[in-house]
Amino acid sequence: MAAVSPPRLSLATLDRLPDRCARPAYDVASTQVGIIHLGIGAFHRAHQAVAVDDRLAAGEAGWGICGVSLRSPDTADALTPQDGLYTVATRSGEGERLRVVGAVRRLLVAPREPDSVLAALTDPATRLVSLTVTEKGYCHDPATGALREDHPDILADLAGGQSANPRPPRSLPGLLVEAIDRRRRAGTAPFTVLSCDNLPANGHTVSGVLAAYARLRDPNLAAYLAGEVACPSTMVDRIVPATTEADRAEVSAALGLHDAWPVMAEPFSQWVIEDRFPAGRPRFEEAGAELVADVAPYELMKLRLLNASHSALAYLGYLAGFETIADVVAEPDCARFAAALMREEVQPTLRMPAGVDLAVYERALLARFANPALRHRTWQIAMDGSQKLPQRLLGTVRDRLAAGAPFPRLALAVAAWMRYVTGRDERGGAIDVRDPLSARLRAIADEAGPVPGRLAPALLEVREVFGDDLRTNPIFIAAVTTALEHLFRRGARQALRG
Ligand code: CS2
Repeated sequence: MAAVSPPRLSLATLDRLPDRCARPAYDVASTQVGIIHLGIGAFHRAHQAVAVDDRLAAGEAGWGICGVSLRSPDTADALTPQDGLYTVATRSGEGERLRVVGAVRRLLVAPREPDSVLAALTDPATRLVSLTVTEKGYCHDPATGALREDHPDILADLAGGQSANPRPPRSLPGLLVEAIDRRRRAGTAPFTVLSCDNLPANGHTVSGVLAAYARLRDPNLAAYLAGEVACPSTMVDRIVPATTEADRAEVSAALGLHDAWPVMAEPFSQWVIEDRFPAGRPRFEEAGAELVADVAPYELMKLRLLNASHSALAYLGYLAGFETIADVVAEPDCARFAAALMREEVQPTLRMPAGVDLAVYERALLARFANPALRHRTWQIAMDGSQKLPQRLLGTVRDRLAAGAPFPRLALAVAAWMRYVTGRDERGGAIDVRDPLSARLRAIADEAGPVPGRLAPALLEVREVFGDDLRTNPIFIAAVTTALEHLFRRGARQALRG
């Protein structure tokens, strides 16, 4: 007999959820949208949307989320039939907790319904526009943070705006600047732009690309933007691996209802927000967020400790044949490598406010990486390295160079990225390298061949990653070349042993 599939999770079936699953403690159907979130992926749904859900439950109505996908329709197509509801499965060695979140009230797909997206962005009820569009969504040069005026989407948006039949923008800067301009013309106060991406000074970065784009359109608009639009910075943190088919099946079985796209998360969650919201905000501090005057030290701490060791373990771990981060740090010598990277090479570059104990933070990170229930794949973290390396590894390298201090583990991590982007693993197998620069990186690697003394200097020429300083710094070149030689001679597993 064919298995009967369970009914779909939706407002109509909410009351069928088992007792063990938490659910929205407010009237979801009547919740109004006040936040537009651009880039509605798993991370947003497991992080900011949960805080919003808490505030909606506390009675702060009017802050529901309209989630927009800038590219793929997958999330909207999965969640719209279930009234925006989805499950957050919090997993650790101690078991699993399930919670259905109701904060996402509407879903849109920018390429499919650009006018609805612009209408939502220009609605006076929209007071906050938050973003998780990943590093490459900013259309900026990762090494300098400046808008890439030659980016194909930027060129297309500028041309599209000026043509006789204006085309709706498709880049993040194009879309936001168009919406801000329309609001200005309509006499509607601007929204606050809240970047929740893993970039240093993410508020400053987004305001920089918006200002640069606006200048290309109209100097008055650029001046308005500089004076009126707040872009506070944030540090966001929660490990949220991509949902697998097995996760979908397990969560749906536990619910007794089919959830087409639940999200998996670790128990830990942190959100540090610069408190600068002229258009108002939910009381995020009552949902666990830390509202501070200066986010910069927290951002650096998280990028340079968590994300840097994540990337180092991802490249080295992948090359050594490990599938997940938990598998890597289950090896004592790999865990020791990460601990030493953090303590000896990164920690001396950080200056934290009183009350933050970095040794405690680093120990907690190792415990989080070891979470046996998450299955966070090294391949997933290895994606988009050209966009991630600058803020995760290379800022620290610059500080170490300035201090005349050594950085062998950071150099090894950079070398592992170099070996990874050749597209060939240690056994000669193909690596599926996902990166906006993958074709170029591969061509450079093919031309240089598997010869560290040629490969390292050739890849260091990629200015978007290494800037003009590092690619010509003899100490850096020597450190990375030596590390790459070790990697080719001994293999990643041995290199991790130190
Ligand atoms: C990871 C991050 O995929 C990656 O590059 O390093 O997504 C990481 O899990 C989050 O930043 C944790 O907050």
